[in-house]
Amino acid sequence: MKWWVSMPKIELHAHLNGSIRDSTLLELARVLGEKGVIVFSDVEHVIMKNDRSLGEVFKLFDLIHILTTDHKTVTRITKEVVEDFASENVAYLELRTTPKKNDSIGMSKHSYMEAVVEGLRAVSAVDIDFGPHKFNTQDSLNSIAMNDACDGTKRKKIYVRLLLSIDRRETTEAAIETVKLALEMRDLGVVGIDLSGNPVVGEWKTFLPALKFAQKQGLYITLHCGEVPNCQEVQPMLDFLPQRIGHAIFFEEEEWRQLKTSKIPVEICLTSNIKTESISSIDIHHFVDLYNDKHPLVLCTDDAGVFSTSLSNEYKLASTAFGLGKREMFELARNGIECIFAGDEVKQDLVETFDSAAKKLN
Ligand code: 6MZ
Repeated sequence: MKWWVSMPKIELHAHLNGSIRDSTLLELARVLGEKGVIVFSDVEHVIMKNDRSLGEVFKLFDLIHILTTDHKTVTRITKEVVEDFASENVAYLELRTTPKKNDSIGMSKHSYMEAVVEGLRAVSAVDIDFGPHKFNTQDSLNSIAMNDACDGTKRKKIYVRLLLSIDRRETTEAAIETVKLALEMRDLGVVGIDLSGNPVVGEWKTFLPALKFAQKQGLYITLHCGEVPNCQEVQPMLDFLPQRIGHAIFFEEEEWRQLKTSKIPVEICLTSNIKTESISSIDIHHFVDLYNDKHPLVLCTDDAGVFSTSLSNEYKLASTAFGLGKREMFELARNGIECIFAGDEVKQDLVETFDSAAKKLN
């Protein structure tokens, strides 16, 4: 197994509906095609298309939401996405999703999220800890002992925490509803709020009341920031002091200075930035500047399904493009522990996971 696959990794920027397997999307499209809801042949090539502009990506999400937004499917994709990340040795995953309301099928934001949590409960290929459901140490020891005895492999385990996304198309009231839901679901593994959606839509001031409320209530916050040029938004977002930001592409000099002084960790999504042409070539990606400055950053997938990537692939890409070796990439992954939205106990366990993997690194 290649080192970028076998090493433990931390994924902090993954949108649920962007991380679905192509095979699942095609299967769902076929079923809706048979029911006459969509025309399968029209949809098939949209799903399989490889390079998309940022605008096309958001059109694709509208299509994906038609395919996935019923409770059973939400549960299925959640289970599959978690198992896919675990299969490439992601030890800790923060999965984000926009709670959706769809009166025609009796879906509320709350029932959507219950379906997501049901998906976490359904994970069977690996041991999962998502807050209420923790690894049972004794069970884990038993399964490790049994597996070791059988074929020398340990059963994998993954931590999963949830972030609720506010979509930039939403109103202030809808955004506040999402924050209230996050607070209600704290016991079910929800740890924070994300602001995402088409960056050319909506205004910062619409979401600020909800985000301030979330901040006051002690939820962690991450913002998509500077994904497109928007000089009115970047600075107020940095002033807000979120715990992390995603992308950070279109920053002016003063904004870079502010980011670096504030030490707000950045979620870096290389393939997403290149495929959407937000960055024209990987050699000029801001990863290099932030990395050289030792700014906290974490490699992430954004939408592993939509951009046909994986977290392992992002590590391989960074290693090749920026000339970083296995050990440097391992350290980069390990430094991600400091950026997670979970407590010291989880961090300590992840440190141990990395320590034990480090011994096998040669
Ligand atoms: C901004 C993005 C995104 O929430 O339905 N999303 N928002 N920038 C991006 N970069 C490409 N990729 C995904 O997952 C899909 C939703 O996540 C947001 C969009 O709002 C998209 O509709 P969920 O699970």
